[in-house]
Amino acid sequence: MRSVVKYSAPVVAAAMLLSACGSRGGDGEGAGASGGEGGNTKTVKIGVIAPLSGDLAPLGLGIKNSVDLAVKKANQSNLVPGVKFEVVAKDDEGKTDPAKNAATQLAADPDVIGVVGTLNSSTGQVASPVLNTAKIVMVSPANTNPTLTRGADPANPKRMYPYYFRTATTDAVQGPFAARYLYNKAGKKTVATIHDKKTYGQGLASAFATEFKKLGGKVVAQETINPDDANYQAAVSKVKGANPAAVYYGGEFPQAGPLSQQMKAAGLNVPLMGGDGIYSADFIKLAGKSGEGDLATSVGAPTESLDSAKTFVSDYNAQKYPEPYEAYGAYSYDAANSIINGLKSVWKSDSTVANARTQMPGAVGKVNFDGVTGKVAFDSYGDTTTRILTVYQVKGGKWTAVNTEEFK
Ligand code: ABU
Repeated sequence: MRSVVKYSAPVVAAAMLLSACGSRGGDGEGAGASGGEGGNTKTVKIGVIAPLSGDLAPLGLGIKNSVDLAVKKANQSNLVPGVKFEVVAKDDEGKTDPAKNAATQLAADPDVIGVVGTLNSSTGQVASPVLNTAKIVMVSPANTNPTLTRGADPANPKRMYPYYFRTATTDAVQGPFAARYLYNKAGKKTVATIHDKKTYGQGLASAFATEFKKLGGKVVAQETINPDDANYQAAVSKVKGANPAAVYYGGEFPQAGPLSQQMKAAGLNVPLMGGDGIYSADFIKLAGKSGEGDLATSVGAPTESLDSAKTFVSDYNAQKYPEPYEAYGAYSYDAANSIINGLKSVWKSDSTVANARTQMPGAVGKVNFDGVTGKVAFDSYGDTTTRILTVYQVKGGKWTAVNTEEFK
């Protein structure tokens, strides 16, 4: 039975007045939620493109949650007067076709001002031109292949897309950083490389090998695997025959974990080292006991060790997201804040998303703030100005930081 409630005329009038105020002032987050000069509150969207399903989802969900947190904090503090931010997350499954579709969908949404993503360099390669054409800034917390910002020829760098930025340092730094650690600090003078033939894995293995040889080390075997396979015995047996002191793997944890396990089972008892793509708790789950002693580099200093990250960590935990922030959470939070701070510097009471979009490359290019990961700023290619990395080693079933340094 429908209940019918009758209201007196003064109550109806008061309700109408409140409703009218609500449509201007947004969701009641304070008087300042309306535009600086009394304008309406505009909902502005920040897109996320990341693997939210599939084997890379642990990293992608950490990215999505961290952007969600940055947006919640910006809305709570009314960081951009007149703007209420909203997150629109798209699942790219870590694959290029879904990433291109996700970018195309976000490009068609007139309220999207910027996108945080992607995780993979290969997906970044297909999403960045779509968003660039739509004049939407993209800030990746995780793409590390150097070509995304500087093109294919490192000797003649050329900025690829003015709307593309990243908070993660590149493999032009990460590869050599790993080589120096392995050769100088771990004392490994021979190595075999294996990669997964993807943009990130191939580029990283190559950057590593170039520096390792420059230091005087010997690359005794170079093999590849197919990331869709589960059995890597062919590569393992060739590498074993070359008798390396370590294996450097260019690729990601879903393959690196089983590869480590299969190496050790075949009697190739040397450490496997990889880049940020294997720095995940899921690598250890997949490798099992075989992963003990394996190594990974990742961008920046360990989040938990940074004073600048304390509030991020406690706020993230307070939100009770079901997934941890993982390797790129802090970088995603800073990426979202690059977009938010960029917009803050250009947004006026009469702004529209369409006209703000065109101002964003200049605005994001000039951001300079103390983020969770340290100073957040970009060079003329859209790369982060920070070159700090960490080497982690699996000790007692956990990734443990063993060396954090600025790469010079
Ligand atoms: N940077 C590690 C994993 C993502 C990528 O660059 O492909």
